[in-house]
Amino acid sequence: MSAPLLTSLAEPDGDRPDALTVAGRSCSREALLGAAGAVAARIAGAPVVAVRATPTVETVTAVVGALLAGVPVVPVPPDSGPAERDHILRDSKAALLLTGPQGAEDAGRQAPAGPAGAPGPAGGGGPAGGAGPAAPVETVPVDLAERAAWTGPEPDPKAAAFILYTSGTTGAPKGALISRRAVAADLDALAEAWAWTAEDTLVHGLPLFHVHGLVLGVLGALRTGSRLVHTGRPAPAAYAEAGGSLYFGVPTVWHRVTQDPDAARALSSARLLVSGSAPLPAPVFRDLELLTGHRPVERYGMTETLITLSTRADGERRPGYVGTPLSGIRTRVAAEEGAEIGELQLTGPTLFDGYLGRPEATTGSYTEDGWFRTGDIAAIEPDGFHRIVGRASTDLIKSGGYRIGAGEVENALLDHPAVREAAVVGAPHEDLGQQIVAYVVADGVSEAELIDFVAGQLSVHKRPRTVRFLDALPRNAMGKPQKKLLPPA
Ligand code: MCA
Ligand code: AMP
Repeated sequence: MSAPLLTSLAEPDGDRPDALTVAGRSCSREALLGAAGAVAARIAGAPVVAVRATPTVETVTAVVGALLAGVPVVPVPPDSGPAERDHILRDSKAALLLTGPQGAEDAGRQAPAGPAGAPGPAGGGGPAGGAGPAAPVETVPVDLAERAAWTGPEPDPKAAAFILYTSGTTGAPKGALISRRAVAADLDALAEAWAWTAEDTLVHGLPLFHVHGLVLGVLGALRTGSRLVHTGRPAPAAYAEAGGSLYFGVPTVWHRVTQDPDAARALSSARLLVSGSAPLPAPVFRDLELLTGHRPVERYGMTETLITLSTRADGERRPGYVGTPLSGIRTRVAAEEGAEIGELQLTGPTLFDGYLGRPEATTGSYTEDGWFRTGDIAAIEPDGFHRIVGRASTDLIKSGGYRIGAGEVENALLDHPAVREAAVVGAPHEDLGQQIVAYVVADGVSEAELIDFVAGQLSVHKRPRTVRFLDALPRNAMGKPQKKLLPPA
């Protein structure tokens, strides 16, 4: 039989009543295992299960239950609007949606009711894949008081642990298939790089529907055996109060920590501060060092590859650099003759198993000789340190650490009856890294209405922060919009 993915649950030695705390509610590993066992018993045999990924103990229980039963998990952002949510449920063919205590009350909003609940015509915010009408989705509330001993075998390490929906440059998000063995390989490599052990208390407040908050931030704790304090939101004061040894944040969170010097100083008792999901600006690195005494560890990854590069607990941490490959990862930079920078390409045991139902997109993400094309432009120094210089496509935006496809936001805007044309870009932003700016040709609609419209159709973080109204989009002779010719945001 294969080794368990969530090692610390199989050997709950030294259990404590607050092994897991999420947004102020705590439980022991034993309680988590019991409640997750009850979830596993209810969903065993399902091909896939969606989880409404609120920052709650119920979400962790739902995910652990599905992993025990070997049912792949599709996390659904809790604030996603109908266009995004219906696409995720339809594309993944999830027929069950595990939810927290408010599940019943949300069921009408969360579960598409069938063809009548389907989003508008293709080309709008709806699915790019042309999948048929939505099937009914059964909402299954997670009850922490329910307990069952799960005795099923450890699932095949090659099986999918997650289907994570992630944005491309155009169209609706694609489901990246992440295997159990990829998760295990990544967490073990990170534990080694960061000297992450059961002695640690991990603190973060990141969303539970992406690799950072869910795979590293929850499964990492359950594999290494470290205590986990999830602060609900990644607020500096909550980080300060949690008294952890290991902290995770996206650069926006670390920027906010440096703007709150009291909170920052409280982190000086930690062992390691880790930044990832977007470039950590050098001034934030330096302010963190000044205020906390720690040079942050920076690591790099993608949904499709998990985390692949990092500086180390026992190594140099250099502003602007994401360190060296994790154990088992090989990298190369595909640079033009004589150039030092080029596309970063990778191989290794943490890579995904393709995009669900999109073989062409999967093939297109690899080179002919089998290396994964990250789409990030990088340089490798002679000492092996990697520097991420930017992205090959400007149509993938990173805002607050979230990856957002310009095309998905443009399609959502075009679904508004008043919008005739739309072009979306990422503009530099001190706090968010990039902010989403929309340029539209539209009549009789306000900026606030369009922002709320996108927030209502997609996830709130995909809303434009600014909308500029134009008479026409700049286009080339072929009629293609020329984003480089748009006026400054
Ligand atoms: C504002 N709000 C609205 C609207 N405007 N709600 C509805 N309609 C509107 N028009 C509300 C929001 O719901 C929210 O409410 C509140 O305003 C604040 O929202 P927002 O302004 O969007 O938040 P923010 O302060 O800008 O968020 C910054 C953040 C967030 C907290 C840093 O961006 C974040 O959590 N980022 C983490 C992203 C991440 O984990 N990425 C990992 C993927 P309320 O406050 O009530 O909720 S990358 C990955 O996984 C790879 C592998 C890697 O490398 O890690
Ligand atoms: P996602 O798939 O949402 O996890 O986003 C992955 C992308 O985030 C990568 O392709 C990079 O563009 C970006 N990214 C993640 N970590 C870093 C980092 N430390 N520095 C620069 N970019 C990063």
